[in-house]
Amino acid sequence: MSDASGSGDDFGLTRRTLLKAGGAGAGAAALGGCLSAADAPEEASGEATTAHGNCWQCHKYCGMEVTLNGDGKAEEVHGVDGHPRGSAGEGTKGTLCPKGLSQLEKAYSPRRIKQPHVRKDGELKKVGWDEAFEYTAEMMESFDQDYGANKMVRLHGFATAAKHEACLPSSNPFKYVFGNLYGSSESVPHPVPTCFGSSSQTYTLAGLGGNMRWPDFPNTKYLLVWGRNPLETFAGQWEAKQLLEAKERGATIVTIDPQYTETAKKSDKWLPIKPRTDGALALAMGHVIVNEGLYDEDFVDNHTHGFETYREAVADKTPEWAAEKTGLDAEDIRDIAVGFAEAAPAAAMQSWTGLGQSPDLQKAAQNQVSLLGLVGAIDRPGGQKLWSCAPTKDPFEDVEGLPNNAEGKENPMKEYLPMAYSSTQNAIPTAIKNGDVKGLTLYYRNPVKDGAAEEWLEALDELEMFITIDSFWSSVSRKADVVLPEASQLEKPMYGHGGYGAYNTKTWVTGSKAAIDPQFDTKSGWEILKGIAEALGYGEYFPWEDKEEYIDEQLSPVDMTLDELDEKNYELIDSYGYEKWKDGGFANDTETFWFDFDKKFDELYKGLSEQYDFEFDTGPQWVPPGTIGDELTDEYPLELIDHRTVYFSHGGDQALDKPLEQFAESMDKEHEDYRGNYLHINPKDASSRGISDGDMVSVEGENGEVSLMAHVTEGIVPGTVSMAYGFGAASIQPDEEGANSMMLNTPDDVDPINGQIDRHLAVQVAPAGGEH
Ligand SMILES: Nc1nc2c(c(=O)[nH]1)N[C@H]1C(S)=C(S)[C@@H](COP(=O)(O)OP(=O)(O)OC[C@H]3O[C@@H](n4cnc5c(=O)[nH]c(N)nc54)[C@H](O)[C@@H]3O)O[C@H]1N2
Ligand SMILES: Nc1nc2c(c(=O)[nH]1)N[C@H]1C(S)=C(S)[C@@H](COP(=O)(O)OP(=O)(O)OC[C@H]3O[C@@H](n4cnc5c(=O)[nH]c(N)nc54)[C@H](O)[C@@H]3O)O[C@H]1N2
Ligand code: SF4
Ligand SMILES: [Mo]
Repeated sequence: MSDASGSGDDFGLTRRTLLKAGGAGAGAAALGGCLSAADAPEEASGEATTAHGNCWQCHKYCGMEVTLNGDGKAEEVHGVDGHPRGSAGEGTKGTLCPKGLSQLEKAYSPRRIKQPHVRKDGELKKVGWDEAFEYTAEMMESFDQDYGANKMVRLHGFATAAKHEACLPSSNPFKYVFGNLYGSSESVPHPVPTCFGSSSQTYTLAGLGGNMRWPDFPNTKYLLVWGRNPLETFAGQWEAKQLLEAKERGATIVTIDPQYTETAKKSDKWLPIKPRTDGALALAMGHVIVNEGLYDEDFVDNHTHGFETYREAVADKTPEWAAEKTGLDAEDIRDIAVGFAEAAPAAAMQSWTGLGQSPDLQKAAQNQVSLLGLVGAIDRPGGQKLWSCAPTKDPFEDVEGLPNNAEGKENPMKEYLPMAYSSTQNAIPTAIKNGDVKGLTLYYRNPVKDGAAEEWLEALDELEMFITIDSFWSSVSRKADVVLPEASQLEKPMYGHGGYGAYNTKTWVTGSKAAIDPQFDTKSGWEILKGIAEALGYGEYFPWEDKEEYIDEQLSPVDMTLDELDEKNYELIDSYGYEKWKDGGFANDTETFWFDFDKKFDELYKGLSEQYDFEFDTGPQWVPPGTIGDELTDEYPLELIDHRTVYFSHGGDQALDKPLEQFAESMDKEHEDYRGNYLHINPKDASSRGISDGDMVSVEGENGEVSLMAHVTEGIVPGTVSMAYGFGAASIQPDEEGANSMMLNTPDDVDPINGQIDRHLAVQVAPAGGEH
């Protein structure tokens, strides 16, 4: 670590502003950063310089080197070598993915929301920030008087810090401003109920939690990529790189997925499983491992709970039994069971949303995670890793007299909660319709693409107060009363503190100062929240001058400042080892891995059994598709799922031309006058319906119909169709082109225990009338 010398602080000029502005421009840039690149003269007047940044396109902080021209305009972005998220580790090259590269377009995009807007006489009108903050505060105050602040629901992307979430941001100003200060009681966090609630619940109860996503790559010998596509959905560049390195080193990679994903293409084996039948596969693998005595007796005897229940559950689940349910080969099932167990403890899994977005998969995820306990591949070299984070501080914790005005307030969603969790997103539209929720604040979030889309669109019109902090226009932001435009990550200081990443035994921090000034008339989210707090009269509880000062406080436990951290962009902090579970490192708050949830979910499963006329156990169990979720019928015989691509982060960048173009090219359809998403459909299902590649098709479910372009491919199992999400109605795609599959999902399509939105829907597909 270096000290802050050379930072030029004496004159209020930081090293960055001096570097950035160069010679004559320095004064202008230092004076509050008024000279934004957008209104800079066309010809660069100074020398090119570089700055650091942290990519936030998919919220993983990959390190960036930003090349600025003489006017401070960002012209190129590159990776940072050795970066914990952007490289494979020490001495390796740092890179950025297509989303990361597209942030140059994002920063200067004419589709950005360029200045604050507030609703006057029914119309959104451009205003300055002072007026926007005042208007927002007055609206919030009168809402509080009329209905009570707790009638407002707040939704924020990526801001919870649960133990099983492996070190998400340590501090959440959004929660403090709208919760503690304003007094709204409800927020709907990640990962339950929009991301992978059905499996997150079981992974956490068993003891792994979010750690099911990232193995100890450098040492692994056998990897089951199970309902995940990490070569496109990598959580940072490090992950794809270490996965490919493991393969080169000779590790066996098996992908279990109804789609022939980019990861499946690079795997030793692809098991094209029928969706929602993973529970059968996992039980049969357990059957083989137990019968052949391949499990870790010492781990099972000394560090687990409920093994007898498990043994009984798998006793009759032969590979042949599972083959019939899953559409897989019994021999393949036997092979991967033996391969996995023999490689253990250097055997691991990568799983995320594939088993996380259907109530029928909740038990499948329990059966799946049980395999790790069975072979003892938990936090041992090459197994499933329990990650550690560098120490960090939540600056709000030291704010004197910080009130909690949300305390004791009634949760407006209390009538709509799932059985075991304190929130559910799909019920919000109903709560709005019933008058139980009257206000909504969104920050970097679009709930309309997540579920119950039609109901959401109607409900948004009925709100008494709707605030959004966003960067692009959409039919969602256009419905808001206040639209506060956020600056993108190149335009603001960033800070992250670790967990999973390229360094499997080292904690780290990463951070950067703003590379360019906020474009147009935008502000960082942090500044927007400070502005709202001040306008509400709570400025004293937001005492930091700027975000850099705030980050300095977050960094104080590792004895660094942002100035210092910015020099290299990241720093390794402490070392740690394996077998953290010996000290209670499990996510279930015990020192034991749980096969059986008998002590926690007895009553719940009893209630569920009555509701669904199915005998739910607390132990591992086979739950057939359609038990809680949609059943396939003659009318709706196809199962609709969805997926991500490497070009988009959720619904966050479909407003940008380059990713839309690259996506069309990847589908070999750039020549078409169409920039929506594509329905992946097997040739068998397509030809029996008279559908050819490139045709427009309609997808109909019980609740409606959407249309998009067909992509006919052997890369999806017959009987299943899938599309990338983030398109169509309510998306930021400039023409709302493509389909929003969640128009087919209703408020009731959720996991009854945790509220996770069900994204396995029964549909029919037909040619859409007319050519596109
Ligand atoms: N159909 C379907 N829906 C899903 C999923 C799925 O698998 N299928 N997965 C779910 C999962 S796993 C998750 S984690 C959630 C994530 O979902 P969200 O947390 O909602 O994230 P995004 O979709 O990226 O948010 C999109 C919004 O962010 C805005 N935005 C873009 N850039 C910025 C910026 O710099 N600042 C601000 N303030 N706003 C910006 C966009 O304009 C848009 O309005 O989605 C869930 N939704
Ligand atoms: N490029 C990109 N990367 C991202 C994101 C992004 O939006 N874009 N989002 C980030 C976030 S928040 C998340 S939650 C993760 C999600 O990461 P992933 O879970 O890897 O997301 P998907 O690409 O949707 O992959 C899920 C896979 O599950 C398969 N699947 C669906 N149903 C079943 C089933 O019943 N059984 C099995 N075995 N497989 C099934 C699908 O075919 C798909 O290939 O990605 C993260 N990384
Ligand atoms: S993986 Fe790509 S989009 Fe995500 S943070 Fe890294 S460079 Fe950015
Ligand atoms: Mo997610």
